[in-house]
Amino acid sequence: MNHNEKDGRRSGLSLIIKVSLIGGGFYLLLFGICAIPFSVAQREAGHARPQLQQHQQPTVRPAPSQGGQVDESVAWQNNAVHDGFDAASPLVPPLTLRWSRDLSANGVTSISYPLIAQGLVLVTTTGQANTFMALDENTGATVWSAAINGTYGFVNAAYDSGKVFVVNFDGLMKAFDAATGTLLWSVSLPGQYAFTSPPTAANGIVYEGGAGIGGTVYAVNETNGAVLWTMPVENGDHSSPAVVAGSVFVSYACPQSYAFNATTGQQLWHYSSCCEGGGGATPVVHAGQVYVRDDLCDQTSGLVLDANTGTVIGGFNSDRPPAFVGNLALYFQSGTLRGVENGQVLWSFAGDGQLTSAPVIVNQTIYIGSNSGTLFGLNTSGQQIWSTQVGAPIPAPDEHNATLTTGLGAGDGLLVVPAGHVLAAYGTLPTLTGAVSRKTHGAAGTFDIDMPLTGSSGVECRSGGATHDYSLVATFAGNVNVTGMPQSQVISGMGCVGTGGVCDPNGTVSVSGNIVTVPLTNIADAQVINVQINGVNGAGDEPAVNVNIPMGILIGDVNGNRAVNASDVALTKSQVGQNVGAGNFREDVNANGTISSTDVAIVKSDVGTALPP
Ligand SMILES: [Ca+2]
Ligand SMILES: [Ca+2]
Repeated sequence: MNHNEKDGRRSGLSLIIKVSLIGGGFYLLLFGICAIPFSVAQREAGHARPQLQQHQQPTVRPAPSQGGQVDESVAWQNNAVHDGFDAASPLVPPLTLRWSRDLSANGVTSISYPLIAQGLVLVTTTGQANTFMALDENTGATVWSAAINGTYGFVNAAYDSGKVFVVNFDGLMKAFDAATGTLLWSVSLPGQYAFTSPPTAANGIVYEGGAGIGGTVYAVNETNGAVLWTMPVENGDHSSPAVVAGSVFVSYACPQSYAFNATTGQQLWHYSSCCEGGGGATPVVHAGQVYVRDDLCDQTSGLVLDANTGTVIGGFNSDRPPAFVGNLALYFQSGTLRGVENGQVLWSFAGDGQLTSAPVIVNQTIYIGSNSGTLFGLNTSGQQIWSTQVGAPIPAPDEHNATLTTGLGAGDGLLVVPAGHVLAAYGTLPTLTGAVSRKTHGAAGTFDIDMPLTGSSGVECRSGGATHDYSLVATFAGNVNVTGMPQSQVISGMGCVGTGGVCDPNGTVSVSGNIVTVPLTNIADAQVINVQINGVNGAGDEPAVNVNIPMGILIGDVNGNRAVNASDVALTKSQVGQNVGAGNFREDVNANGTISSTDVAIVKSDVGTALPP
């Protein structure tokens, strides 16, 4: 069932601020027009509630700091502080599509923000079928799935330490073993009946907000589902708790914002605004400050609060949770992303005019999606450095209605993008980081000659024996497979892949982790060849690339200046009888482990040869 069709009641939450004169003072009451009955009920009940707790003195504790430095996505906006920043990712654009799942055949219309950890991408879906799915991050294949039950048929999810936690609208929280999908426990959160808040899990505790009669923040033991503490709040909708440095921060409409001791639930502060009511937006904690939105009482749509005291420091305008990289704040308002530092707007980016998603920062690149289906990558100066078409509109996160929350996520070297019924994962192609020509010099050891990938080629000055054999060793940034046929080939120059004078039509290489070794034979002297490794990828189902490695061969050019002359003869003579080591192995031209008159004779015989510049 489509929840929007079956429930027009919460199709949009229009807010009216009404001024009432009660007891000689002005109070702003919030009412939702066309909002769901629970919101009305909670507001009516909330209005009748006793006074809020007095502000409590904050306890001294470490200043909140940035989220974890693990390349994982564990909550909405990637981490438990919701700052959208994955500093631990190695990703650098251009990104390449690793896999894409079109779930429309399964009746899926919306896909949540991804959790990415331990080789899995975990998402919840809604549409005709409502499912919590764990996908293989290398292939996108479903590893396990669980049906979603409950009112409106959606859940939001969080990850911590091998477990995933989901909460449905009715407050049924479940924990699954992330690897297997085994249900570990479930608990009905008591006292409320409307749960729209994406949970946050950290340090053994799952945090969740619930609404209904007023609002409640819950802390649940990740191990057994026991409710550790609850605290009353105004009013518990939508906003995902932010957790850092022993504190949990929540913020609801107006805003009504709170900090609690994460372990005990003790209220540390409460910022009370001019109104209260249904709704709320996820707070972001960055550099000791809490960024809260849904401000209906000030000139800006957001406030910056001191994380230790709840004191107002300033304001900001952002329709989405702000994201942060270092001192740069990313605010998204009215379709434009702005980079702000020290209150100054440094740049703005409107993309194709249809930007929608909350921004995330992966490594040092900002990603934001568009309703056109375009995913943009920007540098921290706001310049577009990459874009791709995901294949379906990238939706805005819905922080107002009873539905799943969507957004981008980064982890395990991937950027995962939910776009309507499409889930796409982007990574980088295998990167060749270097290559060497390797020979073993008898008992003296193995020595490498660098083969630069750009600029002038390296110069292999050692002879290849009777069949002119060499060994080219390529190093990649990560583990690779070589899937091409032939696996490798000499695409220019005289020689072939093979050994002992026998060319191998399959171009067989040996692969060990991130190292690929290409055996070469019949390699003529005094030339630069080009060796190509075909079909290199990070996993069997990923896009592959061919890589090319230039290799210069000039036997006897012991000083590597691309010509063999008297200088090379003199240099070799000077090393005769010396132990072969890293400083003189080039003079062991026949690579037998000693430098002798034989090597001098080889160099002499090659005088007059040269490589092209
Ligand atoms: Ca030379
Ligand atoms: Ca020698």
